[in-house]
Amino acid sequence: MTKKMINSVLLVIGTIAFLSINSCKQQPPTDLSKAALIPLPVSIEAGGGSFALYDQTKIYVSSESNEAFDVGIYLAGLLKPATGFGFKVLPTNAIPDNGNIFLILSGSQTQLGDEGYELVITDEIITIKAFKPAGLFYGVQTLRQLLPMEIETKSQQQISWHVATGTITDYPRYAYRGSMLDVSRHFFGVDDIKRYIDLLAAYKMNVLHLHLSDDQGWRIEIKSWPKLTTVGGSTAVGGGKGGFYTQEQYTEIVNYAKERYITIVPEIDLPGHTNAALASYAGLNCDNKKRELYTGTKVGFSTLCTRNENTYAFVDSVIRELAAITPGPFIHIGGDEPHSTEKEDYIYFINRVQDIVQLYGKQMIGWEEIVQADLKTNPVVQYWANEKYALKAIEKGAKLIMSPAWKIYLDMQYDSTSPLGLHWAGYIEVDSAYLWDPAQYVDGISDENILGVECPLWSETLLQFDDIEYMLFPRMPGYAEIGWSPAEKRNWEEYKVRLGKHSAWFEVKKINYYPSDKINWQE
Ligand code: IFG
Repeated sequence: MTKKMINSVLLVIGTIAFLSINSCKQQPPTDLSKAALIPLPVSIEAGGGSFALYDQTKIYVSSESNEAFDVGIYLAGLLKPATGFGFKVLPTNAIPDNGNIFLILSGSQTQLGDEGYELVITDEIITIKAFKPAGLFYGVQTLRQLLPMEIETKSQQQISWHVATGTITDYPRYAYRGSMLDVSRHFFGVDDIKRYIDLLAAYKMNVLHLHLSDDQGWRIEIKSWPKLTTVGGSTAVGGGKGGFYTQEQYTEIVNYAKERYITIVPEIDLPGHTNAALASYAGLNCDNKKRELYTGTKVGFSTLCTRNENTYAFVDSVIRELAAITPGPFIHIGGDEPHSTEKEDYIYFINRVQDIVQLYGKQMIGWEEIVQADLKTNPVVQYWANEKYALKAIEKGAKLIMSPAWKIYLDMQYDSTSPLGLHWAGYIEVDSAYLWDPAQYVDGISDENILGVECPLWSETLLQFDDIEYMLFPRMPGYAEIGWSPAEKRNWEEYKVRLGKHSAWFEVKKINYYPSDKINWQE
């Protein structure tokens, strides 16, 4: 064999090796039931084949509704950076050619409800069918998780973009699937809130409750009471820089959330947790003396002056201005830990506040303590610590948001070594965060009493967005599954394998997650 012949044989062997390595790495997925989807869909039927997006793939939308078309544009925005493909979005009344994506809004799909969808992938076309645009949006989130994780990168990747074929029919268990972020103890700016919204939307969560006021900071501009932010918003826990949202910035957050089918629920915590307001205006205090700004972490020491008419002029202005910039149906008025308010004064106050919220066309939400008042305006009660209050709420015909601190308070440490968080309600590792069901948690409370679930993240110990991500991940995806998936389909042993595969998504999104040793994280 001449040297030349040996070289050409080596070249052929090398090429075959290269192609086989690449092809096995790029083996297109063909078993849809093996996809690591979170939240777990209602039903998955594998088709056994695979479909590939390619540079000519277009997104067709069959509906006059701009909202449906906007979901097409949102999908294109998700897919373009990593693929480098054009993904033209086009209206259509006909079935598109092969190789395309087809979004169909259909008034006949009522069985899918307001947020359900049917995702059908054949080796010719991807179709997402829904009754309402939100369903199209959630079908897109599922499609996103079926693609290679590299789809989340912002730079073009030279890989093939296959998804397995099959049919997914899906819809949520609860209508209210939320998270709360406390922006009062420590303030987080608009860009942080937008990232929080993106992370929630990817797991089909549909509510962000912003805890906008507390003892340490007032975080939303109220034009008729400017000192609430110029004074009350000027600091934070630990005495650091405070901050607040102008009404324009709040509107920017609301609009960003709306495009991702997330409702903003603003909370103004009353009559307790009000030191920031009491430090801004002397007239809100019964002794007419302004309080000092507070930068500690105690709770229960503050109260508005509940028998003073000026207090109700204040509440009226705040609720009026907030309702005017809040398109969602709810205003949360807090009501928690009124340890410095006499019980009859608290009841009197809550009764008057709920009339004000109704006056401005919103439905009131309050922490569980509000059940002591007359719930005549059909408020929603958020259960967090005392099941007696939760049972009283359903006795009074109110719906519950389930936020039992022992299971779902995201500011609880994972374990005694966690560098962030508190542990007054115990430690919450990723397994115990998943191993419970809202309809089984309190005797006497079943799904008919429950509007949904919400994972609150209090920020006494959180300084930056990395800290938020550390507490959110990996527990929040599990809460999203509790809020969305059928209870009877949930199983920790099966879920933890799916969750382990999401570390690739966390990594590519550069999420600062806690690598719990309860999970076998995929490399
Ligand atoms: N309870 C207080 C919060 C916060 C929390 C921290 C509620 C409803 C303890 N109220 O939870 O302000 O301090 O875990």
